[in-house]
Amino acid sequence: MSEEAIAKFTQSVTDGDPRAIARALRLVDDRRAPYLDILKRLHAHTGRAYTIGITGTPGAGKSTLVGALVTAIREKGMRVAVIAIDPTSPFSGGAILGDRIRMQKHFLDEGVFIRSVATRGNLGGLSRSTADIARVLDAAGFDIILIETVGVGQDELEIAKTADTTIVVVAPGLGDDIQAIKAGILEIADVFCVNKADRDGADAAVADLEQMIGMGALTEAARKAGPHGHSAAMALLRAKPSDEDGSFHPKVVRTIAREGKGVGELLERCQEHRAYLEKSGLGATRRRERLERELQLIFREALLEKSEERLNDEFERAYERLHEKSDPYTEAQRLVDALLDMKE
Ligand SMILES: Nc1nc2c(ncn2[C@@H]2O[C@H](COP(=O)(O)OP(=O)(O)OP(=O)(O)O)[C@@H](O)[C@H]2O)c(=O)[nH]1
Ligand SMILES: [Mg+2]
Repeated sequence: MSEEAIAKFTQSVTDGDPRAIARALRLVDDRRAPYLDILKRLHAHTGRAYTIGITGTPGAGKSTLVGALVTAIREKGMRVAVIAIDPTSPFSGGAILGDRIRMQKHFLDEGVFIRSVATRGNLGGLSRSTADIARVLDAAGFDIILIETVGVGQDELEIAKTADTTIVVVAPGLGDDIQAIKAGILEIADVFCVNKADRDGADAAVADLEQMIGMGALTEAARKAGPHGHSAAMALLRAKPSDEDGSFHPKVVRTIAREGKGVGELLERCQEHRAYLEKSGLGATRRRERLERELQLIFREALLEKSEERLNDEFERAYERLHEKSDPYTEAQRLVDALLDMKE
């Protein structure tokens, strides 16, 4: 593609042309030229979209909820894009297919864009391609980007960092699940959603989460007060999960995603968090951290690519030495030294 063609193409993307967006995403997915030039040009058009991550236990109703959120967002007249991070292997596309069918009613709507990403490859790769896809969709003018992932493991933590606001979804009757995910849950949740509120046990799930949020607030207050008994104890006594002290405490929202119930309130809670991000300056800090992390990832990838190319022969020799009498530690160090000694 000529410089001019690239400029014209990125213009179509920022104009919101669905075919251009799809093509840009394919190029970015495959890391195929001129994807870097496209991303460079699109960067200047980003920073307007509001990104919401939706994660939680398997089967809690995340995809159904995403569908309901899409409807609610469209009713407000905003454009919305969905990135579904699919945990299944490429060999069993069942889950993607299911979600596609569920989302079908939005297929003919130009204000909605849906994209699945397979979780093949490594962690850095996944969060980087998610970030790239989100960037394209942001530049394409979508007001809200929803990112669905499963679980609250390391992957989700990484992806949560890509989102401005993260919703953690649980369903009633999953008491043990909540226990199991507790460790990581407070760290990433900005809003909690107890879905399937039409089922028994919703109250217990809400109470459980609220208690957990309360405990988190207490621990936080004690930490702020420092190790000295009296003030820490006072802080513990006084602390309540309120927003008065300037920190943010996640709220718990009940939904029945299948009927779209509670979804409006869920969106409102997200908007509250968004307002908090802006007012506290945390949003700006997170955006900077996000960009810095992206630079690191892009640098690593570019470095690896370049150096493997250049060290091709060196690698062959290193393999030979390795099988004769050397060890991988020595050889890796040698390769690094050889790379740093190379002239342009
Ligand atoms: N009773 C009830 N069922 C629901 C509700 N929301 C979703 N479901 C059902 O729960 C099942 C799982 O829903 P999904 O939306 O696929 O859940 P998910 O969390 O995306 O699942 P994975 O992506 O496989 O982890 C489906 O059969 C839904 O119809 C709800 O509010 N109430
Ligand atoms: Mg799903």
